[in-house]
Amino acid sequence: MKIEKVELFLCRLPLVHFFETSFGRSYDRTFVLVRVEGEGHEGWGESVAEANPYYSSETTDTVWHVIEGFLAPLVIGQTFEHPREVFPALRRVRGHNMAKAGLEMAVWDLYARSLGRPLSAVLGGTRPRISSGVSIGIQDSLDQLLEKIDQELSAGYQRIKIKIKPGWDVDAVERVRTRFGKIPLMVDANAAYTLQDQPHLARLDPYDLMMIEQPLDYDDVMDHATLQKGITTPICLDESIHTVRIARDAIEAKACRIINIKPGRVGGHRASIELHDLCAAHDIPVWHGGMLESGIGRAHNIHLASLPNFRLPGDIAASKRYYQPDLIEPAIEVGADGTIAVPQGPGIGVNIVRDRVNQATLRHVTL
Ligand code: NPG
Repeated sequence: MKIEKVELFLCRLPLVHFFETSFGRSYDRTFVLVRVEGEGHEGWGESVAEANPYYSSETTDTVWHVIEGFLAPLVIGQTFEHPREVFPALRRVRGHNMAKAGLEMAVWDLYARSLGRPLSAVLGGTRPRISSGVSIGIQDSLDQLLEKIDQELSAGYQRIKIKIKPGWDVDAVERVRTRFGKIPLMVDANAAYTLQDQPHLARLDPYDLMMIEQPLDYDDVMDHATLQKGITTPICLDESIHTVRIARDAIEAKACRIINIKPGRVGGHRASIELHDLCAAHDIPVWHGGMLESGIGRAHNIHLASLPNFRLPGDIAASKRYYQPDLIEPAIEVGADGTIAVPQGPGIGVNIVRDRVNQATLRHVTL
């Protein structure tokens, strides 16, 4: 499969509801879409970098710069037998996994479309439907948080994740447990604590949480290992797991009992499959994270989450929670049982509505 053309679109879409984490509040989402062409087919990818460097050091500007200047020249005019060859071909560029993932995932879509097969089949997926959970940001009040959870449980979602930060943690969990009882519940700190907070974080232990996600710093593995020894709530790592090698170290150090896989964070589908297999070999369950993707990134995530070790519900929810309308047709929907069907058409299996992409586009380049 020869890659003939790469296009980049810098897009911005308003969010249906604001989303607040320990980094701050967002009302819209800016992201880079990647379109590749080769041998009469197209493929689409979405880079999960944000306009700011708060979750990750990459931003939409660095993604643009790195794909345009360094990654696209490594693939344009090249022939790949299989998309698993793309990530190694980008090795000369260090880091920049979100840029690499946007491009690499577009090539997986192109390849699956060229075979006329759903992406999940090419990735090794085994499930026809995936389990869906929701991530609920920090709200203006605990009453509003409870109201949101009530809505999401009624919509059928299989687990609730709430964002926490110092001042919005134990009390929030206490209120949620009191109101909703033993629902599948987890918390995500986005690195808002330090090891000094261990006694405070141990106060979450009696609440039987599924896990606490990324309590400590984004590049820290060893402090998580120390913390995990001192608390009973399982730690799940997100930001810390940039590469399969770091995951191996974290598992070895017992820094986590669960891992969140986001293809954007690790460099795309190939690295995600390796990470998935590594975790399976160590009996570490994984789940699929979310980064407020448009339907294009969301569809990729659904296909990847159909692999067998995605044993826990992920942060992949219905399009209408994020964007109305989404960039794709049909929009991603969640059934009353809290599952999402893996699209069965070729590639990511959803139609990209070009008018909506064009409307959302702030900048475009063809390479
Ligand atoms: O439903 O897509 C979603 C959001 C899930 O909480 C979620 N994502 O820390 O994982 C995270 C958080 C996030 C969103 C991080 C956007 C960075 C950007």
